[in-house]
Amino acid sequence: MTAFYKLVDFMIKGDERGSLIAIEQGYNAPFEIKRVYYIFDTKKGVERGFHAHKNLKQIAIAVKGSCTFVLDNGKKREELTLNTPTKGLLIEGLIWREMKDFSSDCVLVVLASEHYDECDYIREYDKFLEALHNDNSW
Ligand code: T46
Repeated sequence: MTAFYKLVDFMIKGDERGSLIAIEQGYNAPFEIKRVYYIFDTKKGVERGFHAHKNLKQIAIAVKGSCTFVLDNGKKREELTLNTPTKGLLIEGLIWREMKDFSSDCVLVVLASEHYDECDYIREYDKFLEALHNDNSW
């Protein structure tokens, strides 16, 4: 089975002063970026997420520290640790996501294709499976 998420490599514009990464819509971000949010100061042992999105596309980048994503497409669950600002996790389509094991210094930046809309969230796993079923029965 092909991966149901993508890791995007960001090119470092490095010089003697250090490193810089630029993320540009249509170049290394395959959607219009309408929103940026970041998660930081996450308390020890906290788990976040536990939802899927109906339409949203996102790229998550651990610009500092690390955290682990659990990704689930209804058939398969995979864990992926983000621990570098040079890679972004691209999630699109109906994917259940959970996040855990945040390091105390973790800053997780997320680029999103849409403005915040609670109606786009599926926050119950059963409803997620139902949405997948309806999606596949077209
Ligand atoms: C996702 C994962 C990776 C807003 O007001 N605006 C926003 O743009 C966002 C993202 C959240 N909020 C509010 C809604 C809640 O009252 O902030 C609070 C925390 O949001 P939530 O519990 O949804 O956070 P996470 O960490 O469980 O999930 C977030 C994103 O919501 C979600 O889209 O894919 O990060």
